[in-house]
Parts: sequence; C-alpha cells; structure tokens
Amino acid sequence: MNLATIAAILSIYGCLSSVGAKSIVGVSPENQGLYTPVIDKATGQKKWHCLGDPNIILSYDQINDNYCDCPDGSDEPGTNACPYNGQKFYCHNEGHIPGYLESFKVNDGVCDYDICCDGSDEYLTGKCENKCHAIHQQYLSYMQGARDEIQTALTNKNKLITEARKKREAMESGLKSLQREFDLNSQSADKQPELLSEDDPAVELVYSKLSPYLKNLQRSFEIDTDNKEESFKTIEYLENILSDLIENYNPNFNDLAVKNAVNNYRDYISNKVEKRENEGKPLDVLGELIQASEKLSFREEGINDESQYSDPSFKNMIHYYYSSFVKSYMKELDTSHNTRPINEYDEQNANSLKNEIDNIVADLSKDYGENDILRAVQSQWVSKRLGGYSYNIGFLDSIYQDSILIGRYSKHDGNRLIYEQGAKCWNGPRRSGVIEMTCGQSNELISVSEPEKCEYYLEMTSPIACLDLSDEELLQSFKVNYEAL
Ligand code: MAN
Repeated sequence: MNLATIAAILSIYGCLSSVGAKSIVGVSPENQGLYTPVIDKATGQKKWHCLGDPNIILSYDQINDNYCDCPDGSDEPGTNACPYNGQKFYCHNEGHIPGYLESFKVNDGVCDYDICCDGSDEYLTGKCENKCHAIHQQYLSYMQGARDEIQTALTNKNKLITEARKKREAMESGLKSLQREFDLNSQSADKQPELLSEDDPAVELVYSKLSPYLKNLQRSFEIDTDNKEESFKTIEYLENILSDLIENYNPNFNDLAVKNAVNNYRDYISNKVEKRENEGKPLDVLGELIQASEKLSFREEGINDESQYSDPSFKNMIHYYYSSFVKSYMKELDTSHNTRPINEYDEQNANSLKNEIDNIVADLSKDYGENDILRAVQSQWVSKRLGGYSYNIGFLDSIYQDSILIGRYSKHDGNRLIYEQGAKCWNGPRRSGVIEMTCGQSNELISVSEPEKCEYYLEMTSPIACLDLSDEELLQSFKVNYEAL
C-alpha cells in the first residue's frame, strides 16, 4: 500500500486534520492533547515534536504517516511503523473496556479481539467487525464466575488461617504447661509447703461439710464392728475345738470323716491367713488414723502425762491429714527427700522437658508464611498421577515420584515451596523440585515438568495463593472465546 493510500485512509480517521478538529488514531482521549500542533510563526506551518525528545521537531503531517521518525515511536501511535519502541495502540471499544494493543499487531491482518473488541486495530485491512457487545457479555459472565470462585477460595483460605491459629494456640498452651512442669521440677528441695493452720477458714469449711457425714460413718462402723465382734467370738470358739482336734486326733484310726474334717480345716486355716491379711488393712488404716490423731489431740494446759490427751476431734483429724497430704505431695516433687534415684530421674526429666520446650519455641518462631498459613497444611499430602508417574506431595515434608524421593522441604519463597536433597539422579545431581502455587479452591497438582534433568517444576492450585483481586486484575486473566463470537 502506498503512502498516498495510507494518508487517505488515515485522513478518514482524522489524523491529518486541522488543529484540534479531529482526534489522532491510536491515542486515548486523555492523551489527545499531547498531539496538539504548534504553528511555526515564520512559515505558518503546523509543527509537532516527539514526546520523548522535544528537540526533534516534525512537520505535523509526519504523525501516523507510517514512517518511524521519533526514537520513542510517539509519532506513530496509529500504525505499526515503530513496532519495537513500546508504543501502544489505543482501542476505544465502545460498550466494553478500552484497550492498548502492542503496535506491531496493528493492521497485521489478525483480529485481536482480546484487546480491541471493536476491530479498530485492523482499520486498514477492514477485516474485523465490531464484536464488543458479544465480548462484553462474555466478560460479564467471566467476571461473575471468577468472583464466585475467588470468594470460595478466599473462604477456604480463611479456614486454613483459622486452623493455623488454633494449632499455634494449642502449641502455646502446651508450652505453658510444660514450662510450669519444668519450673515445679526445678523447685528447690528445701522449699516448704505452706500448711493451713488449724483454725484456717478452709479447715473450718471442710470440717463443717464432713463432720455430719463422718459422724454417721463412725456410728455405722461401730454397729458393724459390734456385730463382727460377736461373729468373731463364735468362730474363734469353733476354731479352738477344731485346732484341738487336729493336734490330738489319732491318725491310726482310719476314720474317713475325721480325716476329711482335718484336711478341710487345714485348707481353711491356710486360706484364712490370706483373707485376714487383706481384711486387716482398713482396720490398720483406721488404727493409723487414730494414732496420728492422738498426736495432734489437744493437750490440756500444763499436763504432760500422755494419758491426759483428749480424744481426737474430726476437725483435728482433717487438719492432720490435709497437712500430711501436702507434705507428701511436696516431697514427691522434692528430689532430695526421695529414696528412689530421683536425682538422676529428675535430671533426665528436666532435660527432656527442656528439649520439648526448646523445640516448641523454635517451631513457634519458624516462618510458616503470611498468617502462619503453612502450619495448617503441614501434615497434608496431595497425590496425582501425571505423565506415567504417581506424584505424592507432603506440603512441608517431601515430594515423591513413585518411590523416588524428589526432595525434602527446605524453605518457601512467596508462593513457591522449595524441596532439595532428593534421590541422586543417574549421572547427575541429586533431585530437587519447586512447587509453584497459584490460586485455586483446593490443593491440586496441575502439572509437572522437568526443565533440567532431575530438576522438577510442579504447578499446584491452592487457596494459600489466593488474593482478593480487583476487577482490573481479574481482567488480566479474561480470555475471549473466539469460537462463541
Ligand atoms: C527417572 C525419573 C525421571 C528422570 C530420570 C533420570 O526415570 O526420575 O524423571 O529424568 O530418572 O535418570
């Protein structure tokens, strides 16, 4: 096409017009002002200078004359004459969203409806009719779908963040109890328990609650004991008769009835010893209780004779047992008072507590990404069969290709998870992998490639990589469905 024809066509689009009368093709309305001519006072001719270099003065006709005069290509906004200067062609796209097309695509015979739905990029070829209405409909339904998808993905992401926070809180509270345990363990041996005094309100309170119950218990125990005493006396009487029989019977008389009675009585005696031992325990406990209480019984002023102790009161006993309990509890914690090799045990225990504490503290300060989010997927695995291999990905663990280790998790870098130190490659390095996470509603492996031998690049969708995108950002991913046009 010769220059005259181009000039004729461009004039239709208005670039060779008089000052301010028509707009310049390929320039947005807000930038039209940059193309206002300057009148040369001497000659009266219209002049214009390159936008990037005002020293280069051109005749106004040189704008969009299909010849690149300015180093920045600013004299050719509406042609493809300056394809490599970063110049972009503006499409108005009435009814849709204006677009900017790389200038080398202008008038190349291809309809770039993604950017110029009005077909204005092909004004010379005239090949592309305006499709803005249909494309705008596609755009609206894409935006609706994309918005819904992003919302679901963001909800899933928030769930992960909540889960991560809960994990952290659980660790923090576990840490607190470990620290408490550690502190108690290290308490000094001579630290004495604080005992309640006998007239402490707490003793009073326990006494008032327990007293009626204990009194009943005591009454029923006394009745029970009286009954038992009666039975014991009878049994003792019969036992004496039988003991006498065992010692004095004549084994030479072959009296089967006597022999049976003697054998059965012997069995009875041996079983009775065991039973009595067991039965004795509660009585022993009571005995101890009474003895202990006696020691604490109120001594009458000025009288040293043991027989002058008064009977123990319940209140007195409660105080005694409470004190004994606290003392023995504190002794358990106190390594120096224990007969077991507790010193060694406690040291081990303290060491293991310390290790546990240190591990949790280190883990809590580890980088798990923004909002600690990777903590939530720490133990999750994603699997997929791709390209003849089964890939198993443990988020902060490792990647396997069938049974071959591709790498162990080493770090993350934004939405990239880096795995290193995998199985050695035949005649090559150890395997390694990078997972690139892109926004998606769930964790799903999309593709695996091996750009270098035994270096793997895995694409995975995950809510972790999702951000709340603006309409402009969503538009970047909008693709026109040409088949539906
Ligand atoms: C296996 C796989 C491949 C890798 C070769 C290297 O076949 O791990 O991905 O390229 O080993 O020998």
